[in-house]
Amino acid sequence: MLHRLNASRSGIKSLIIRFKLLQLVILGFCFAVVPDLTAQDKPNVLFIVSDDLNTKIGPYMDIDQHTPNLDRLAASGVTFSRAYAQYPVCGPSRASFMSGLYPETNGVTHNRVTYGSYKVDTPELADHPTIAGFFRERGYYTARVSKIFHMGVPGGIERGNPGSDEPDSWDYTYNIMGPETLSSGELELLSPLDLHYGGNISRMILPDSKQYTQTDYLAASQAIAILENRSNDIAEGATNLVREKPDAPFFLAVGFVRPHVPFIATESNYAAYPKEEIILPEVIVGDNVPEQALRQQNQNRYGMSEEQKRKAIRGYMASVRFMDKQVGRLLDAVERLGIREETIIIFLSDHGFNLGEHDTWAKLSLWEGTVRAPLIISVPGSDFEANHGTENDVITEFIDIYPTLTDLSPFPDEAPEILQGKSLLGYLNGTKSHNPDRIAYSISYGGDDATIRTDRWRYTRWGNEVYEGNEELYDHDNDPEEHVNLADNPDYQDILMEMREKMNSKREEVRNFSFD
Ligand SMILES: [Ca+2]
Repeated sequence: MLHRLNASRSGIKSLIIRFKLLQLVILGFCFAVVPDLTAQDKPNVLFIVSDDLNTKIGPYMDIDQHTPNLDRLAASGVTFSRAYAQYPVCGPSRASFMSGLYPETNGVTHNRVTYGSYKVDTPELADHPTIAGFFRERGYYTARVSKIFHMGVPGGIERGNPGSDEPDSWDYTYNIMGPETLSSGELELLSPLDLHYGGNISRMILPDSKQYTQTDYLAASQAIAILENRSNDIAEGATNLVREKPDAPFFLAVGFVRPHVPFIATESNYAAYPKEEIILPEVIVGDNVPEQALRQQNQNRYGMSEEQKRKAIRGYMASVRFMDKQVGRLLDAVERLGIREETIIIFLSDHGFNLGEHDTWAKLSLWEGTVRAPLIISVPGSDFEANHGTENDVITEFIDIYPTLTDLSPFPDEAPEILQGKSLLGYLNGTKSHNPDRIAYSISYGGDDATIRTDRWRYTRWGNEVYEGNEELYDHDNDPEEHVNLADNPDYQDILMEMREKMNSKREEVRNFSFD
């Protein structure tokens, strides 16, 4: 009896051992597919993208209380003062930084709406994840609110269209049906020569009581609901009770559409900038600027009077202030929910925006005002705190964001090999000093028109080949406003040759890139 019991016990024991082994195999399999993402060292990512925001803001200029919330973010991160978009237009710039690839490599060299983005334009990249997709594939919960890839603003976003979104990136998406020009105020057209819906310069001043109707206010509210959901701090009776991937950290991308035209903001944001105090940039155009560079000139494109220019700048500034407040609401929520210490926050704009420099307006140009844009990266933790509140002037490209985030992720060795940017991790934790050899490459008007920014020089060429009068060369040590084109100056021919060579080799690299 005892023997039989023992035999039976030993049978049960062996069954239990076999079951445990099976469990281990299953668990092992699970671990291989979905990593354990509950540990503290798996930070959340809050990725905030503004639209058409130039660097005339607090962290870049000494403008008191202009963007108090971006100032606050900058105080807990590194502000990259010379960060460049790869294309000064929404669609291609966004597809570029989300894929970590230059526009000529990923095929998005246009501003058309293509649902699926570069994965559709370049089928060889169908399996290449966006930066959000990279985190999603490794178990993160990923969500997008409003415009991250290209969306028509206005003209698209009012309908809640997903635009050129790349759907594999996200567990959850939310398109804001922003009222834009349908907002209940009076729209004033400021650019009599440009009536294009989405391109014309116009403004609207709304009562403060209407702020809740606005695209960016609604986007921040939705993003806060997601932050609450991920932090298990859900209001009683709320509808965001279901929590997918309950233990996973998050990658939350939030797009704000201001200060993109139309300049719609509430009156308290306008009140900060009395019209008579608006300073118009002096209209300075160099003698030998190629005519292709001047397509965005006021008299060619917009036809604004001085009064209309003042109103445009005031509307832009008010829109910046309104957007900054929405950034503040996100920062408040992250702090209130107690997740600041485990959340990396990135803020950027898709590209800059001229407000009269070189007599040009808006985007597309290839001067500093359009290709340079804000980039602030805030990483909590003792490795990074020493550099919080600092500015770094190393030349950076927006395609550097992807490898920076993979380096900061729990999976630094898994970054896709085809990424074309370089990680900024060393500039965030202070292990790297200035590197004068970095360059930024940006294109416009489809790709043949391009510019290279080095530590000291900007070289721009309008067209694939060099011909008489299609080049620009600026010395940023002596001419930071880019007013003196040195391309024809005999004293600078060596530099010109060097810059041509740099551009040619960059073009060769990005246009003939091998995906293998
Ligand atoms: Ca834009």
